Amino acid sequence: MNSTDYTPPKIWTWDKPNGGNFAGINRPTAGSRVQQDMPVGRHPLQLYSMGTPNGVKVTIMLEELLSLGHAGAEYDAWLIKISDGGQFGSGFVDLNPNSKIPVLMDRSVSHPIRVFESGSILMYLAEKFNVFLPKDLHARTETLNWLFWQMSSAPYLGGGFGHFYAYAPVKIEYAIDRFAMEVKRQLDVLDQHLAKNEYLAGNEYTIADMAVFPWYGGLVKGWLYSAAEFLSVHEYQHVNRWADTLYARPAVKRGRMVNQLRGELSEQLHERHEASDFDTQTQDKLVK
Ligand SMILES: N[C@@H](CCC(=O)N[C@@H](CS)C(=O)NCC(=O)O)C(=O)O
Repeated sequence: MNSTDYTPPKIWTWDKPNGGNFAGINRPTAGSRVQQDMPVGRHPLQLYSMGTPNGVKVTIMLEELLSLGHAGAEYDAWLIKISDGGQFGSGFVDLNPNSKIPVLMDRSVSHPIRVFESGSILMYLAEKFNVFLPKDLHARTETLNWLFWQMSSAPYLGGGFGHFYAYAPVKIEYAIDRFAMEVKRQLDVLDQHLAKNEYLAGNEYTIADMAVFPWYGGLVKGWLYSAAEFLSVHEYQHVNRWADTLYARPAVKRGRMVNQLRGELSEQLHERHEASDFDTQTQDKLVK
């Protein structure tokens, strides 16, 4: 494939995977592809996820809730391997017709509630446990401003920059330039804001921080797309300061390990069913 010799046909049709990462599982249609029931553990909350930035937002929140003593936030975290197509099983699609991790099932209520979209899950948990979403109208609105900012901005970072810089089968200068510019602009938005605020919503740690950290915190920490040098992330000193503050939190460290398939083996807990899994985590316990 050459980026300069393509003329779009009159009508687009899909006939074959295009060679990029994940091309083998991408199709232009929705719905389940195989019959597959979802496992259910013994805890009130069942999470079906993977340790990507969108998945990690939720496990950080659950670990923060547990660290505050909310026993109702006990959860089973089941690993959905998206590169193997686990999101297209019939049981998963029943929980999220959009076939994306993360998905949460709240089985503590008489009619279990499905929650999909990571921002919706964070809001659901914050409202259920009455924490990490301030009551004061100003602070609450500011939290939601940044939460929704993250939901709409990160696709430029992941689907745009990350895809064309790290995953696409060809390096297209135009696409990489366009999305690198936008991601640097987003980092500057955060940097200017965090120069004046300890956390995103002001002086309180909220679900907005939990949503933004795995993406933009991960980027400045060098966890995403091996792009730290390319994007000169050291320039964003206030984002770095904020990311270090968050990563010093034990719940954030634990949340980052759950359903994680990347990085050091000692930082991967493929499934989490008990709090003690973090202590007893060994290579033998990793789900293959
Ligand atoms: N807006 C969604 C995005 C979820 C999403 O894109 N999940 C990715 C992993 S980070 C996924 O499941 N991809 C599988 C696929 O596209 O088939 C959210 O925040 O929950």
